[in-house]
Amino acid sequence: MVLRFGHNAAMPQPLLLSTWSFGVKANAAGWPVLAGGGFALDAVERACIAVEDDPEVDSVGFGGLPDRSGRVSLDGCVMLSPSRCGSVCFIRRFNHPASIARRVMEQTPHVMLAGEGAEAFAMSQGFVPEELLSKEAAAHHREMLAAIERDPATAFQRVISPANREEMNVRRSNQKSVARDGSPSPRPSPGGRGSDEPSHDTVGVLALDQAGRLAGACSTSGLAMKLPGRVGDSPIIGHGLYVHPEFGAAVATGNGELVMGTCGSFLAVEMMRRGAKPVEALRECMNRLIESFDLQPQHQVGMMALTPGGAWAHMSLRAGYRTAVRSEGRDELVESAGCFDDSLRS
Ligand code: SD4
Repeated sequence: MVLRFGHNAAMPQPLLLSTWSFGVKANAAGWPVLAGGGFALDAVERACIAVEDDPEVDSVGFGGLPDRSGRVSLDGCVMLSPSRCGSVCFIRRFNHPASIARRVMEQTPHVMLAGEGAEAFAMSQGFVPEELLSKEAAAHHREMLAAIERDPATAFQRVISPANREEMNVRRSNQKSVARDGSPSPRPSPGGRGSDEPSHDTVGVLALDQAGRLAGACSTSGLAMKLPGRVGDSPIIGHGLYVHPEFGAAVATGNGELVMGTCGSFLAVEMMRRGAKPVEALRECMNRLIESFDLQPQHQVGMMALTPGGAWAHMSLRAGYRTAVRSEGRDELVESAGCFDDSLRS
């Protein structure tokens, strides 16, 4: 059976959700598409491009932190439905993996292209090759190599999701704020290299447009200091992203190896298909992670889920993950509670 877009009887208000603090910038780029009655897929693609093009963001597109060999490799995907999805991974010369993934979906019978083949395809589609390694990212790589040389036992500890810097900063700022004025949840501001709150991680975007169509996209440079050739969850359909037009969409960010062990995004949408609300679906995903892995302090996974009716939720293993939310009259960054932190307390 070929699934068609679900059009809701009562048309929902358009909504755009993007991961992390740079999601505010992503939403600013994608929102005009939705506000103008445009296609959810155009909105999520534009949102990704805005972050990919930002050299301050050290985990997506140009400026992303390189692998252990010193080369940046990018992964990305887009999805509308089980029969409409596209993905690329191990892209080392093109800055817009989500856009190339969209062309894979639209122009080929395939779902996923990797490495040289994906780059040759990008070239054939008119994408222009460019250097992805920024001076700052190269300097970071030299520092990491020196640190590993000093202490080889830490080689794999350094393959850490940059998410943790964001979450540590949020925790610190929460602590300060609680001590200063009793407020438990300060409103964080978008980060960037050089600011108090660096920007991080995969940009995952979910959109619901005025016609009731859902779309999702992911774009990432993956984990810093990963082994060359390593690919995480972000470009893998069902892991970093899954969209079903009738039942909902989900996206994951954080340590891809954890998400890949539990088919995180597919699981969330499958739970919604079986009647779970977004918050219940994500709780199940978090529980699977907690029961499946010996979670370490550096591990983090954040997820968002959205239904075709516009209900949404987000959740993370640890405090510090944020979702940027944009809808008519709303433009804010919302912090999620940490499930694993909760489970440790209870
Ligand atoms: C990965 N999930 O490559 C991506 C990157 C990310 O925190 O989201 N990092 O594993």
